[in-house]
Amino acid sequence: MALVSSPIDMRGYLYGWKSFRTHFTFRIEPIHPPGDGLAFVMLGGKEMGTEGGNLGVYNRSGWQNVQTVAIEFDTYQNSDYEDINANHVGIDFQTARSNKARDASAGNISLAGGEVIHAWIDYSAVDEQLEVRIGLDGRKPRDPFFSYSVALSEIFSGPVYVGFAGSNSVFCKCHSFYSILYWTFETFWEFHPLHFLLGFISFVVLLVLVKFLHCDRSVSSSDYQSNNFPAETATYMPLPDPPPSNRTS
Ligand SMILES: [Ca+2]
Repeated sequence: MALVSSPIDMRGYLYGWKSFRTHFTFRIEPIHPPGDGLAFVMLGGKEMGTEGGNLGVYNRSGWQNVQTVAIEFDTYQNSDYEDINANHVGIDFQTARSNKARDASAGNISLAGGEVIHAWIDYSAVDEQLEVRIGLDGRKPRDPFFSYSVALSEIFSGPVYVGFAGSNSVFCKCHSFYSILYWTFETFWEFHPLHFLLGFISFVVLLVLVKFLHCDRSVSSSDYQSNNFPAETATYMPLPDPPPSNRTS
């Protein structure tokens, strides 16, 4: 197993988790018959796995003690783990028994064929959708090889180690050499409609607040004027009495 040296903080802004995309190329060179395969892993802690069908990810009971998501490229059929065949791609959650798997032959790929294989894994935190694509020529297929609905924010409670694991069996001469030739891993923010709703509410609240403060200042200003300039501008000047009349009756 080879993991990044420091775990990655995947907490999102307001909304659970960050989205991520990863692209890597790998090659499985078998010494006939091939070994068990390799996996891209996301782990809640650094805990190594064991050999054989456990792919270097799981213990001998097929279990991982830390929170785990693994995309496995499995080249050995383990009936005890209900593997569909010896050439499949699957997604596991903390156990070697895949929640979903698909025959790689459906993509015209032999995982242990010695060719360089491209894999793309995309996760949308907004859609809570994980997509896996594989190919041989480096052009990312438009349609995923398979997809899986999952809220990773509910699986992982903290930072995540990402990396790769692979294994061979100790019970047979099944052996492969595994190479990771290229790898990128990128996290990014994705905006959810909830963000826009919160933004709109914040804007309305701000408008109301500004309006309230403006009205309050207007009232204070008029009060100030009426209190400080009371009668000076309206001095009462009684008219003088008219002169006494000289009329004689
Ligand atoms: Ca297997």
